[in-house]
Amino acid sequence: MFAKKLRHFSNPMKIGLIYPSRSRKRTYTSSHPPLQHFFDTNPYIPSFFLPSLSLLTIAACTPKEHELRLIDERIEPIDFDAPFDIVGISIMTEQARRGYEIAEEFRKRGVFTVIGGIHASILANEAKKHCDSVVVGEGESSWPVLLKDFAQGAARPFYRSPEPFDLSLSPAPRYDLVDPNIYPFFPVQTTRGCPLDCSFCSATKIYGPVYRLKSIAQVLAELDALLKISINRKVVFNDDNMFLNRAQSCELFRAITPLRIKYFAESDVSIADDESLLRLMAKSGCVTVFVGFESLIAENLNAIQPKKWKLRFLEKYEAACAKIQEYGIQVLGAFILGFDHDDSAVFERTAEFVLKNHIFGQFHILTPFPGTRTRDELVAQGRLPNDDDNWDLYSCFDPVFTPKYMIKEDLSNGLLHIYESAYTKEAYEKRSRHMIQMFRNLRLKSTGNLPSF
Ligand code: B12
Ligand code: SF4
Repeated sequence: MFAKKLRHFSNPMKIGLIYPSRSRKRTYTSSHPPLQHFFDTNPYIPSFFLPSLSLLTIAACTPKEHELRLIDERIEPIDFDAPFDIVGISIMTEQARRGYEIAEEFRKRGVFTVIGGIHASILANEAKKHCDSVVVGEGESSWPVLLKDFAQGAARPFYRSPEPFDLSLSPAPRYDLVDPNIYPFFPVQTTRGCPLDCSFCSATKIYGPVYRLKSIAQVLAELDALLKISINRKVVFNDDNMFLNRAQSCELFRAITPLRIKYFAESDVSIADDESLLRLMAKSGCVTVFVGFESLIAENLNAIQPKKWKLRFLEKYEAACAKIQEYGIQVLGAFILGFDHDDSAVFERTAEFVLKNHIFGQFHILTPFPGTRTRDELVAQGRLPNDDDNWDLYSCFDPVFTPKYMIKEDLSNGLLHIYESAYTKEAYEKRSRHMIQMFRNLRLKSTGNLPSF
């Protein structure tokens, strides 16, 4: 207690910002040993090892006079005896149990502990049991208030922004705090919010349905800060759905073209209908686009959105992959397995789609994250206990509930089967040859009479 009191008044304060990890591995995590082994050893799976943009953003909202340290547990062990006054911990659901453990360790030593992030925002009372303060929702405005309150010995148990944060006030993330030799990619976020309302998505529970955008000048300033330290100019745009405002997207791509970055972006499939957008994306350095296909089964798509928006595109999925690739942009399709209309044939069907269309795939098991309609429905149907909190299993690579037409083991084995089929040496080489052909065609177009690229 004595130590805690002393630290209340240390000025400047020593602040640790921590990204928890269940294991010190840079790959995905599954409790199914064969799948984990596959993730750890397969050289062909694309992986995105990024510093936490949540914490880089919180760091940027910390008044400059304080001493800050960013700790990414995936790459370094935590020194629980470090002389911090405050530690801030960011948690997604998968990280919750470990995040709570870390908070408790620091609390035992008299350090003031704060938890934020999507899981803590949705289950704030649960998080509060393990720490001193919980920051609910976007932290840009609450964090500086919390620090002030703490310095005066008057920190509150919960902080929450009264309304969605005005993104035009968001400071450039503190990229300077991370070692560019460790991270191959750097994250930038240009928008928040999504109106599409998928039943399994928890992102909108924190950001809301209204699409908010940073200005072009802001994004350029962030890229400028990032490029001061990035070695290979590789950027991941961490937006859930980057292209919902096409006019702004086009303007942004024109503005970033001279920067010569290589980037990865996330979108829904509708971008394939907009060739002028695809052209600008390719010219501005987009190498891969992550597309939320979700499922190849109409009944599943029918069930996930009240407005059936994704269902309308199902018939165009194959043509969409081809169209995006035509512009030299690779597709990484996101698929979810374990919906109510999936049976054990779904794994082969999904693997075939990915191989046939020369795309990469990210395959997740349907996971009932807190706050989602998926979770509410499963609880109402008696298929998931309301208080299920085995958060280590919420990795998207572990079954949490039993799907209608399979047993849990089918899901784990089926997922392994898809990964093993999609990420062989042969599949890798076939994909590469296909993309080389796409680039050749592009060059032909730009030199011949075909519409120019
Ligand atoms: C980019 C991204 C990734 C990237 C990078 C993650 C990273 N290292 O930063 C990659 C591809 C690696 C990834 C992986 C995963 N992801 Co992800 N990811 C995202 C995405 C699209 C953006 C996250 C982001 O950078 N946001 C920008 C920052 C600035 O915003 P923020 O995180 O919301 O932080 C704000 C507040 O939450 C708060 N805050 C956050 N932390 C803290 C801490 C403190 C102390 C304070 C005060 C405040 C605070 O303040 C911040 C500023 O306002 C989100 C969707 C989303 N909209 O959040 C999904 C999302 C977070 N991911 C999700 C999932 C499920 C996963 C995986 C489990 C999936 C998987 N198996 O592949 C893994 C888990 C990886 C892990 N444990 O590290 C889910 C999480 C659901 C949940 N309830 O947990 C989301 C919400 C997607 C969704 N639609 O459901 N992800
Ligand atoms: S499109 Fe993506 S961000 Fe939007 S609601 Fe669906 S899963 Fe969430």
